[in-house]
Amino acid sequence: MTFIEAIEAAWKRNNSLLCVGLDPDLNKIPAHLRKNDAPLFLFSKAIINSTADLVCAFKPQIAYYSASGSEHELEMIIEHIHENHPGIAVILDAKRGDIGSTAKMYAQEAFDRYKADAVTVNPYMGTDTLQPYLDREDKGVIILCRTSNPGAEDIQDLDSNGKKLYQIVAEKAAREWNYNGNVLLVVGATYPKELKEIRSIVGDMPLLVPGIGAQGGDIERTVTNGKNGKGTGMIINSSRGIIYSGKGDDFAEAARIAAARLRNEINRYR
Ligand code: OMP
Repeated sequence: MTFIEAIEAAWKRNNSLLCVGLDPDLNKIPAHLRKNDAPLFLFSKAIINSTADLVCAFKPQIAYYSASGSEHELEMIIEHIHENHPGIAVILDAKRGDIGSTAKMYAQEAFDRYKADAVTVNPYMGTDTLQPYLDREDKGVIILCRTSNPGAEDIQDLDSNGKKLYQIVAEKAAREWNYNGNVLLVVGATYPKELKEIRSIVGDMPLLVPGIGAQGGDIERTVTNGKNGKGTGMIINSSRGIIYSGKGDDFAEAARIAAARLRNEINRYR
């Protein structure tokens, strides 16, 4: 099964466009877990087990593991998802981008070392730098298009012959880079106008949409503007808004309640 087939199946099976972002910060996880040898793994595992039937994907952000030399815990987390929750795809958020020979190693890292089903990549360096990912037909290649952060406009909105840079990225993604049908775009929920515009450029292509929850994206406008003709087409991510819902021993149950609430609210507007 390809990444996109797995996502489509999970949208249906779990009736969910929600992706829980696994961004565990050692300073924010419950104190009792910090004493353990693998605190990030234990925290993430508990969140995963309590939310897996409510999501279409999990998205670990690599820096939250590598910053403290905890890559092994990231490997354990991804292995845990594949073994215990088959059919729920893992998006490795690494935002890679480098010359082709180095990109080949990054693709190997994401897909063969970590065994991620998809990876986020930066298109700034051009087509040849995306190719090592695009050639992996069964994997998802999630290309930054119009990001959720306040400074997204600094570069992504620059004019090039009457078009904005992010519009060109969306066009290239739909027409040039998607030769294996494995391309998705990142579009921030904090920019619903741009989301609508990008949806009209790329047809039914799935979009990864972060920015709900801690970054304040509006759920109704996000879903209304970003859904495709089938009422799907989006992997809507929330990280801090879910994983830090509870502070004590009940953190995983609190995450489940928050995830269920968000999934249901998203579904109201589909
Ligand atoms: P929360 O703001 O806590 O929900 O986290 C958002 C997650 O999505 C973080 O892991 C970010 O690195 C990631 N993200 C964005 O916030 N904005 C983007 O434009 C793109 C991403 C991403 O590629 O996932």
